[in-house]
Amino acid sequence: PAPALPVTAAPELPDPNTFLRQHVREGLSRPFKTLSSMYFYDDEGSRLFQQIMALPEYYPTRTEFGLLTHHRAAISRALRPQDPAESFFLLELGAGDGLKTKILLRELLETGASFTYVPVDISAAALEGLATSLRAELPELRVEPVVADYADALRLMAGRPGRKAVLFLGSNIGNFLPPDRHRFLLNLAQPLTSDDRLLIGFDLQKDPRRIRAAYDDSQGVTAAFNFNLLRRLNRELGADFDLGHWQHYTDYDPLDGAVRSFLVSTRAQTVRFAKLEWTVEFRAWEMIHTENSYKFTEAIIGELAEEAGLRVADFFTDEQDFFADVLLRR
Ligand code: AVI
Repeated sequence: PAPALPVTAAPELPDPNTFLRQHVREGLSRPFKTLSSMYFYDDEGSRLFQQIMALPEYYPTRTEFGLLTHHRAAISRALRPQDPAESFFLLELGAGDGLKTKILLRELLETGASFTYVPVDISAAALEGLATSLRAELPELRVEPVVADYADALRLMAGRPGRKAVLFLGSNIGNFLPPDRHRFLLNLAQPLTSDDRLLIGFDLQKDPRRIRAAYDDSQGVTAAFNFNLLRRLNRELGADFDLGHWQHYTDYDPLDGAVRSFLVSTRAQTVRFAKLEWTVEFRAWEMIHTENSYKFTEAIIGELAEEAGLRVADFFTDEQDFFADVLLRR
């Protein structure tokens, strides 16, 4: 049987608020203020992201769901060891609600694969929801949820003997800046052996208007998701952001394939962070850059794989070429 994985993050982790405090001080002291989209995902942010995924304008989730459904047999075959008796870990980074993954989980179970599903997410609430739904829908599945960020998940993975198939779906890879993405892929590839598999979801470059609309929906859910970052700073750092004086703004730059999202201060204002004993000045129309969502081409994906010492073994896409789930291996 496969060795057991720990079910919680490493105990020596410092209070996550320490990182948030440092990050906010550093990011809001820059000439162009910035905050990382990593901090979107508290429980409220994860809930809003669930809503985003169901929006008519937000095509990535629906498209990836369709392509996983269509290619489920081939993808599952590519992920699992050939010998059905050989057990493996199916580790998923940023598992969220696992809706798309369930397509693969069902297929693997139906074809007699022997595996343990290890969903990793930074939202404990999202993971609890996932574990509950899996117990009800797939009671025979072995599940070992881990509350951790990507860095801890990578450490966890590196320290695990045994065969692994790693999932990183939903174009989460698009949220890294290029140098961070390179480092992340190197770290992800490093513990993989030639027996292991990696499946990464990439949102592909397409009609720029369609891309931009996905990040500026008509119901304002994406705006609420962006504003939640300010709400979070109000809650956790005692800040006094007045949301009446902020706007959500987003743009797509086809030159580098990046959607960039911002929070815009609609007037000159001072924000106080009570828990940091610190104040920040914003000019009228000054912005906080809060997110990058890169879009890819097949050629770029090939280069990224090569730079990480991996090769593209399979390229699964939908019929409109909107999205790709790419199977990588050593
Ligand atoms: C999680 N990530 C892949 C989403 C994206 O498309 O970049 C986050 C998101 N931000 C706004 N809408 C969705």
